[in-house]
Amino acid sequence: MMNVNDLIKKFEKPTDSNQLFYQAMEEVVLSIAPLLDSDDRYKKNAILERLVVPDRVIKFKVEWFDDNQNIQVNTGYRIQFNNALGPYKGGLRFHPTVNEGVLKFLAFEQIFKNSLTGLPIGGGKGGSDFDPKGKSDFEVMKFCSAFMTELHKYIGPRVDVPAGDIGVGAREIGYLFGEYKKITSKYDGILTGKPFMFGGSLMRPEATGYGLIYFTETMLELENKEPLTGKICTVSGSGNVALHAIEKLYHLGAIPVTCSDSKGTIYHKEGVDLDLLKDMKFNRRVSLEEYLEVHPEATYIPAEDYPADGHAVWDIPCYGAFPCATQNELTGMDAQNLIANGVEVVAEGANMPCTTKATNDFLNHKICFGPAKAANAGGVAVSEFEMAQNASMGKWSFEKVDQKLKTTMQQIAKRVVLTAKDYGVEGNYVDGANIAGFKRVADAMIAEGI
Ligand code: NDP
Ligand code: 2IT
Repeated sequence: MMNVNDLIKKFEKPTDSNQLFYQAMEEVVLSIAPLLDSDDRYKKNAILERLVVPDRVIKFKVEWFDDNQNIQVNTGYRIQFNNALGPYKGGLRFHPTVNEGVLKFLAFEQIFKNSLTGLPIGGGKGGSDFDPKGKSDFEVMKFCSAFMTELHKYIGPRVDVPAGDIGVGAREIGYLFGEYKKITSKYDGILTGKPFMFGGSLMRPEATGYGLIYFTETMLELENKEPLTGKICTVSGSGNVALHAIEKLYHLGAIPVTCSDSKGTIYHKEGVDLDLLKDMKFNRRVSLEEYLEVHPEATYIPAEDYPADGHAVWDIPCYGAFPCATQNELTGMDAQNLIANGVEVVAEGANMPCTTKATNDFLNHKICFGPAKAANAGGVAVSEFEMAQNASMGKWSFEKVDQKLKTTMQQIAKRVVLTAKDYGVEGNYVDGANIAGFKRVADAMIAEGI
């Protein structure tokens, strides 16, 4: 049976596109060493070797007409990684950087995140290298229809249920759902994050950002640290996760002073203008630079004006830092800046936004650190609530979903803390999340046989 180091060696030469998967896999494998040492069932059943290989990788061609009647060709993917705990579940990402390696890392992370929620959902992820930026509404619709022409063969309410991620929000989910219905004539809950009027759950748009802050509040309480109320916070990104994290920070009386997009960062000392940001990003889809037209007193820092291995958003003193844009967006240099400026808590809204170096720096400096697979699990948890509502043809109130989300995030934080303690890594939320997430999936795999 392979040991941890042999397994890592097996993947020693990660190719460019596999680099992210390797990073995610190495972290999990190193974290779970104490669990493997304490219970030989996992080695006997070759759980690790089996868990690092997806059940299936679906790759397909997507052809569509743009507004000039030119034919465009993209690649679509769905990675069904592991369904030991329930139907494959995870988002779709539409971004030019999407390739099989990116989705493999995201689907792998999703297995453990979904396990941590305690809900019956397996792990998957999909998407395309299609770039929705600068496309007309009609082009986005044409692309989504073409994408679903192929994807519909592989999904189902008890098979695989995709949702949103970068570049995929309610608009895209609506078009995808419409096409599925047209092809199959079925009004099935095959996607989550649907608009409320046709089966979406209340609070799904808010869920990841709100859940991130609920998780952070619980983590601070468990670590006997001061709550976020009245504290300066920095947030990166300005999409679904970032703006709803900012909203919840305001609800708690915190002061979120930043947000960012791929082109630059806004720093607004008095607190960012959330209504303006929502209009700019959710309705008009414009660059953050325009923020200065309404708030000339704020500062805009173009991405290219900052050293290449760091980011302006992490160079601003804060109590709490919340990376909510994309993977590896917070580097070792950024971590050093945050630590030097006195950060007390970092929680990941995006998937794997901190590099391995940054994560280790936070852990070594005893910064309260909430890893993505625990901290951002609120989105997929409410997706599962949407599946439950669809299955029973029911609708839950905003208050009910919010309460269940809050309880889920509190339970995840407590489970992570207890697990870390049980396996001798007290206070380490990275190891605690990896061990707790892994254990539930592994036990199910053993019980289900091969
Ligand atoms: P959105 O598409 O709504 O927003 C993405 C934000 O991140 C935008 O501000 C975007 O800027 C920025 N961004 C994306 N790629 C890059 C890049 N390469 N460099 C710099 N900035 C970038 O996506 P979400 O808010 O849904 O997702 C954000 C993160 O949260 C992702 O890591 C996603 O996997 C994760 N996540 C999302 C969940 C959800 O429910 N939506 C659930 C759990 C995690 P620009 O517009 O300029 O590209
Ligand atoms: O990364 C994630 O958890 C998501 N993009 C949400 C997945 C989902 O199925 O709601």
